[in-house]
Amino acid sequence: MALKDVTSEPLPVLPAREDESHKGTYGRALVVGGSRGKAGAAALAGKAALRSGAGLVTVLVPRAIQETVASFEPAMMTVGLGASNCDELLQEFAPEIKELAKDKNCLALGPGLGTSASTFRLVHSLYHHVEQTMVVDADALNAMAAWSEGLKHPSGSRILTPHPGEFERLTGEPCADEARVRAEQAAALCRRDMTDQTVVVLKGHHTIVTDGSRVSFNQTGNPGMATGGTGDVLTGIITALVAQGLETWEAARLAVHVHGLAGDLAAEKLGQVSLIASDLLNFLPEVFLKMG
Ligand code: NPW
Ligand code: AMP
Ligand code: MG
Repeated sequence: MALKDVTSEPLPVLPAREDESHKGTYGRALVVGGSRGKAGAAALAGKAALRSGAGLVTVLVPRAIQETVASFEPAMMTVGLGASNCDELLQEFAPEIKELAKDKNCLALGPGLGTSASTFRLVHSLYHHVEQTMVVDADALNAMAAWSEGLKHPSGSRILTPHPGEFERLTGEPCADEARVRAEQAAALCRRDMTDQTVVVLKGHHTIVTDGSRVSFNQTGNPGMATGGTGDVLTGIITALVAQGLETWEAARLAVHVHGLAGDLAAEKLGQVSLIASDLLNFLPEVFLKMG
């Protein structure tokens, strides 16, 4: 099937906020991630989700880093699992996480999660048993790379957000240099789970968004964004847009645009050299203001 290039088609928009609305109207997001040394990844995703309009954001992390994550942002709720010295989210926590996922509109899985075997089994369990739409990033993608049976039959819609290194781990093939070929590779990854409802966001300069039949090449962003944590911010933005009711394809396409534009505004004010991931959070309000 030929991929339809829709790059020049209008971007989706977030519905206007109604007077008669409340925080529940704008969705509940759950970020699952973090480990000792990578508390920031989970916090960046959570704060990005708040700055992108999600009504309620909870960040679920190992107990050992809960206070650290909570201290980054008072508007963000946190849940800590495990003993106070437990610094990874392990397979044994799957039932609690599934319970917490029940009333959420979207989950993000992976930022800073860690790479132990037990964490990998946790990802397997959540990917196959959580029905909510899930943004799968970072160490959750690394976990999936180890599955012998492949990515078949997730229990809900999935948005996979690999950078080229993660893409290669996941598929076993390096990303092609040529954009069109790269888009075909990303589309092939979409189709691997046999559901017709997976979206792939293959990150880089001109990030590719595809649902297996359509492709869009993002036109915002700059090399100042080549710095740790910017991908974690993108995960939070996508999660928030899904939580607010956008379809997965629309949410992914709008989020990569918003994320890149925040990077462009940040680079204009601060320069590409000094730009860091948390700057993107500070420029998100300007992006959403500009978009009306
Ligand atoms: P090389 O050798 O550099 O050329 P990893 P990660 C390769 C968390 N973080 N873009 C690259 O090749 C994340 O959420 C926490 C990027 C290298 O071999 C994850 O959970 C932070 N990489 C975890 O850390 C801030 C490319 O891929 C490998 C590439 C690990 O995530 C940082 C790097 O990828 C981070 O977000 C490309 N275009 N092309 C925090 N503050 O808490 C090739 N590669 O090993 O998955 O490492 O992305 O840092
Ligand atoms: P990650 O590697 O997961 O932290 O994601 C990095 C983020 O920064 C992705 O959204 C990339 O698209 C973006 N990014 C990195 N390098 C560039 C670049 N040279 N031009 C535009 N965006 C970039
Ligand atoms: Mg990343």
